[in-house]
Parts: sequence; structure tokens; C-alpha cells
Amino acid sequence: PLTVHRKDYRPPAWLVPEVHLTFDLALTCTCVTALMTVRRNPQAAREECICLLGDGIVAETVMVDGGIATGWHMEGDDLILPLAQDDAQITILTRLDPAANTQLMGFYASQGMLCTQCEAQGFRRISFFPDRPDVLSTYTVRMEGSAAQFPVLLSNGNCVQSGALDNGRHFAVWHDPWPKPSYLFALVAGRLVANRDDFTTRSGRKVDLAIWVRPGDEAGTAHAMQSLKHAMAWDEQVFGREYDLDVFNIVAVSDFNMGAMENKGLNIFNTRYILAEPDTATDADYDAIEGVVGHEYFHNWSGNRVTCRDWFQLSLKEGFTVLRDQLFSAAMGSDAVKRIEDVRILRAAQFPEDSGPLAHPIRPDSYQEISNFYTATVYNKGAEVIRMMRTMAGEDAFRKGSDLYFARHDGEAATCEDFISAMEDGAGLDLAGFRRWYEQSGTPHVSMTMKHDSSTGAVTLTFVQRLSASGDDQVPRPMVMPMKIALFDRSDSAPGEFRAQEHLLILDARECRFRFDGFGEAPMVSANRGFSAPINLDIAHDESRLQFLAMHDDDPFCRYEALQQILTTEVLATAAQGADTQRRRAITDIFSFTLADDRIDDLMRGELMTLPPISVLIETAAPADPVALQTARIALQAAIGTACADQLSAVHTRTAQHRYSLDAGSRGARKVRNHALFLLAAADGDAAARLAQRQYENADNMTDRQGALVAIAGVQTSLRDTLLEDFAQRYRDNALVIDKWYAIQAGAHHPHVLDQVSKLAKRDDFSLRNPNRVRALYMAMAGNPTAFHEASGAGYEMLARLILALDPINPQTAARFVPSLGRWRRIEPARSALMRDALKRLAASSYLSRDVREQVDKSLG
Ligand code: BAL
Ligand code: ZN
Repeated sequence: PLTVHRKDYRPPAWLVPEVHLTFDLALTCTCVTALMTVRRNPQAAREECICLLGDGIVAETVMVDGGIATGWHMEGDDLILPLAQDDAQITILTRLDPAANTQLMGFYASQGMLCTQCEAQGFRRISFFPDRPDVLSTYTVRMEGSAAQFPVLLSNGNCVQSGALDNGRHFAVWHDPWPKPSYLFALVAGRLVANRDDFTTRSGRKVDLAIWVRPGDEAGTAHAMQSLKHAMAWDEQVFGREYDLDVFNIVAVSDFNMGAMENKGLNIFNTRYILAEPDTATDADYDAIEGVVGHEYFHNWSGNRVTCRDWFQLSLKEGFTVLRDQLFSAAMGSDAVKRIEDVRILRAAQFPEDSGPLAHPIRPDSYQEISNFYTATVYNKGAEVIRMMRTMAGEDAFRKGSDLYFARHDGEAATCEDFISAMEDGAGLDLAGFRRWYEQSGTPHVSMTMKHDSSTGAVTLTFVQRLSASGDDQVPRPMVMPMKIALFDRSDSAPGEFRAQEHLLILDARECRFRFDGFGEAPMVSANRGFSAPINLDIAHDESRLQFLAMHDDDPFCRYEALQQILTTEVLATAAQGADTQRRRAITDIFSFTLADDRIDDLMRGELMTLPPISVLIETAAPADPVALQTARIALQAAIGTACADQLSAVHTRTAQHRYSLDAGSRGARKVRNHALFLLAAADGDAAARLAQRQYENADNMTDRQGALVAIAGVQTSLRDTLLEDFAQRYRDNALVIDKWYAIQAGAHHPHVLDQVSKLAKRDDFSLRNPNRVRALYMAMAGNPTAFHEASGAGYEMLARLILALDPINPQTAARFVPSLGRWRRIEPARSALMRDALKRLAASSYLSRDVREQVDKSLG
């Protein structure tokens, strides 16, 4: 397969200032006429032909300036058309079968409606086009079709004309005045209903808002609408960004590869990030909706008004927009808890990617299939890198940098380098050494040691980076990073009150040393506060320091982190040589202290009741026995559940009194109630099963009901089947909730879990054509050590079979499952060999898509 390299970028030979598209809509045969005004690019080398990219489409007619074109030919999927002149009007007619488009890229049908997904390279599945993000055009789109079948016709921008036609047909014309790349084109046609509202921007523009869903789903759109309005106001206040069209439409679609898509003025969403009602959506679902609605809206500036020059720059829009959505969610809820959640995701998803065969810099240097680079590295590490700039600059200077970036590059296709330069000029930062974060993959390792001189009261902190070379750069250079620290002087603190001044240190050399004076006793160091740098920080082992910080650190992230480190050490020790009685006692003391600590709210308390995710444990233990780690993790939960049983039961009872609402107190109550139940269930399955049953039956919301079902799904009891069956019946008409039902069973710690996954895959309501359902079942299985790492290798085989079956249907989604097998280097030798065998069998398959091929080859390599 062809590898595309960042260094090979050339400006486009031809520009396309204007596009007129006409869609004659039908489910199995839609006719597309594309009229493009093309112009030679004076900035590029002259080319005698224009290359119009295609993917699996056929040109029925090709015209130039009104006459039938001759002399064009196909090169693979692409149409090569000779053009002697500097300007031309090209017309191309293609015919599409959206009902047969199972890849869900380009133009496809979903439950009777028609919709598009063009990022990254889907437009070329609709029409032949210079389908690259640095070709910006204004679009006018005319749609016509059956008024009964497609009563709603939407595209980007504003609707400028609509009306009835003969034979029960109708039409609409939409015009988007903002030049955009083809990946932001969108069209939706179908039987949809809208939740409508409006928003007035700070300069007085009234924007009509609509969230379009299938009839019957309207009630589930209120939270998404509220999130949208909050996002619009927040972006004005915090980033000075205002909306720029008179309408903003969102459409929810059931069959969707991604979470959502930021098409200009017409965002298309996976239903799971729009629909929420108390009975069907958990608090986490509500949070995710707020975050994703914000994310897509924020792209209107960071992505649409300023777009990417090429796909190597993906993190320019994604990293920045993830940071923007993280800051937005933090502002709407708990800053502390949001930061902890974001770091947990980074560690659970991105750190393993960065230490494995698919590691890449946030700005990759090459790819075979760009869809494979919509990764936690580009998104989440990308956000961390920009967050570090913000930490080093301070909020006000960072805002000046972002204002300069938007002002300089509005209407352009920019690069990561443009962003960095704007930050240097606008925020007054010197980012020369910092650029390395864009060039090098891998999570940096930093170790910190402290020296205390009791005669002078001086404390010296020494940070040493373990350096590695990467890519073309053979000379290891240190990363530059902000390191927030505080030194707690125990002798200086009132009982229960530990506060210390926070210092921002910049690490910019292999070894950095900092001196602080005035400490009679050796202080407790709280380092990397707020996770100011996305690194692995080793601090000389000192459990009493961690135990102190786990109870008293005033930085919520560091308090959580200290406890996670203690818990991780104990799980790893238990898996290797058995529990450490002394550490166990310290842990249960900390839990007991945490459960009674009235300085924190329940949302934070819930974080402190959470054990490290299994993927983090595997990553830390590597080479890991995942099943032993899972068993040890449950054993530690059981020990905590036993030692703190009375307090946990009291928490469960106290929180049952809360009335359902979305406020922090009520959400916090549900969070600690579920965590209390999980710990109690690990300790005494039968007793907790009865508690779970009561919680399930009394639930007036999905957080409580799902929590109870998750708890009971891991217990061997007849109540398990009763509640699972009740859940399936109760929610049989709600696909998103049935997805949860699939995931809970596939993710359960249960001896027959693989058999259950096989049975679930044979159900009538399971389909490889629906990515949400496939992910619900198989991502949960792949994340469950009991299933995936079953000693015979049956879990690996099951995943490999899924990949082969799904690949011809939906390669993009199929490729997403390969990295689970690619983690073989982090797993103990016997299982590691079985994982590699499964990959080898995939590699030997006679048909693999480019998507899966790239991931399999790299995973083996
Ligand atoms: N641009 C693809 C979906 C997203 O990141 O918003
Ligand atoms: Zn995005």
C-alpha cells in the first residue's frame, strides 16, 4: 500500500473557488451533478491535467465549459482531465447507491434517511474532486426528491430556496457563504423532526438552532440543546469566538462511525451523543453529550474557519478543540473531577498507544490510511500539548496567542507550525524546544529526587529526563514541559489544613535542579500538580508520602494520583506475590478517611473510590498477566469492601434519599452510591446482589439502574439473569440502551463471558452494519481481561474473526479493533504469542482493506 509522507506536501495545482452540487435523491440510486469552477493556482507548479480524486465511483458524463470532455482517463480510482486553459467549468455526473454503502463514508442511507460523512476522504466517494483540505470552495447545493420520503432537506449554510415540484417531489437549495474544504460538506434528507430554539450572539445575530431526530426522539434532545447554547455563550466569553451563520443544525443518526462531525452549519451526530432522558441515559452520558456538542460547535472556529493544510496537521484542529471542550466541560461542572477524568482517559487509552507499535507523534510523518490516525494521540495528547502552552503562558497570554492565531489564519488551511508561531508571537512564549512534542512519539519519563539539608533548611529537587531519539532526529533532546509543584511543610500546618504555595517550574534540560529554602523538616512534595505535563513521573519510593498526599493534598488531581499509585502498587504486588497486609491496612484507612471527609464533595469522593483501570495496570505491570491483575484488582476491592462495609452501606443508604436531578449534589450521590455498591459486591456477592436488586427496582434513572446491573453482572446469582432479562424487555425499543445491555454482559467478570458474547452476536438485533452495536459488544469484550485474555487464546481468535467479518462491510470500524491485539508486547509470553498468532492469521488473509492492513502490519512489525 502507498505511504503518504508529510514532507511530500505540495500546494494544489488547481483551486476550486466555487462548487454547485445537484442531488436527485433516492435510496438506491441518487444522481449527483457537480459543477466546479476551477482555476490554476498561481502558487503551485503548472500541471497540464487536473487530478480529480475518486473512490469507487464512475463518471457518467464529464464536461468542460459546457461541452463533452475528451481526453480524460482514469488512474486507479482518480479521474485525470487535461486542461490547457487557466480557468474552466467542469461538470461531472455520478450515480450512487447510498443503501449499499455499508462503509458509512461518503453518501449513505441509515434507517430510511440519507446522510453524508466526508472527513477525512469521503467526498471522493460522492463526486470526483480535489478532495484535500487545502482546497476551499463556496458550496451551493440543490436537493430534490420525494416529499413523502424526504420531507426534510438540509445542507451547509442557509436555505435560500425551496418548493414543491410535480409528482409529489420537492426541492431545496442551500448556500454556504464560507469557503470550506470538501470534508466539511454535508447533506441530510429524511423524515425528521426538530427541537428548535435560538441564540443571539453578542453582536446581535439571531441564530436559529435545530436538533433533528427521528419522530419520537424529540424528548431526548433537551440536554443537547442546552449544551449547545452553553457552548455558544462560553466560546464568546472565553475565546472571543462568535457564530457566523443564521442557522445551526444538528442531525442525529443511528449508524455512524465516529462520535459526531463538525460539518459547517450542519453537524451530524451519532445518536448516542444527542439523545438523553433520565430513564435512558447515565450521568456519564449526559456529560459526554455536553462535551461532544461543545466539541463539534467549537470546531466552527478551530477547524472550519481555520482548517488544516493537510491531514498530518489533524491535531491542529483536534488537539486544540479537545482542549476547548475539556475547558468548557470543566467550566460547566467540576473542574477538579473533569481534570481527573481527562487524565484517566489519557492514561488508559493514549499511554498504551504511545508505548506500542502504533505510536506516532501528535503530528504524524506518514500514513497509509488517514482514518487510522483519529487517535487518542492526535486528539488527547494533542490537547495536553496545547494545555502545556496555556500553563506556561497563563490564561490571559494564551488567549492573546489564540486570538492572533484566529486573526492570522481566518479563512486559511493552516499548519501546526502556524499555531505554534502564533502562540510564540501572541502569548510571548519561546517554543523552540517545545516543538519536539510535535515531532516525537512516546510518553516521556522523568524521575524526581528530593534532598533536604536540615542544617540550612534547603530543599533541592532534581528532575532527570530519560531521553530517546526518534525519526530522523538521532540526537536525543529533552522535552520542554511545565512542572507544577508544592512543598507541604508538615510542622507548619494547622491540623487537617495543608496548604502550600504552588510553583511553576519549567523543565528544559535533561537534568534540572531547583532549590527552595526555609524547611526545618523535609517537606512532602506534591509534583506534576493538575497533571501539568503528560508524562510518567517516577518519584523515589516513599509510601508514607503518598499516604499523606492521598488524604491531604489540596490539588485534587494529586490527591487522586497519590491514591492511584498506592492502589496500583498493591494490585501489582498481589498479582505477583500476594497481598501486603500493611499496605492493605493503609489503603482501607485511606478509604475510611475519604468516605468521612467533609472537605470534598461526592463527585470527588467517587473519583477517590475508583480503582485504577485495568489497561493502566497492564501498562504499568508490563509484561502483564491481565487475568492475574484483574483477579488482584477484584481482591483489593473485596478487601476494601469488607473493611469499610459499614461506612459503604451507610453511604449507600444516605445517597438513596437524594431526588433525581442533574445538579452536582444529586449526581455525586449517584456516583458514590454505585461505587459503594461495586466495593460491597466484590466483598459479599450475595448480600450485594440483594442490595443491587433493590437499587435496580427503585431506580428512577439510568445511572442507578445501570450501576445495579453492572454490579450484579459480576456476581454468580440467579438474580443476575432475572435483572438482565428485565432490562432487555424494559428497553427493547431503545437501541442506545440495548447497546449498554450488550456491553455490560461482554464486560462482566463472569466465567462464561466468551460464550455469552458468542450468543449475543447471534441475536436478531445484532448487526455488523451498526457500529454502535458492534462496538458495544466487542470493545467491551476486548477491554475485559476475563474474556479477551482467556488463557486458551479464544478471546483473541474471536476478535480476529470479528475483524475479518467486519472488514469488507466497514473497514474504518474494523481497523479500530486491531490495536487491542497489537498490545502483545506488553503481555506475558504465553498470551503474547497467541496474540501475535491471531495477528499473523489476519496478515495472511487474502482480503484486507487498506485500513486493517496498515494496522495489522504495524502491529506485527
Ligand atoms: N472531525 C471528526 C470528528 C471530531 O473530532 O469532531
Ligand atoms: Zn474534533
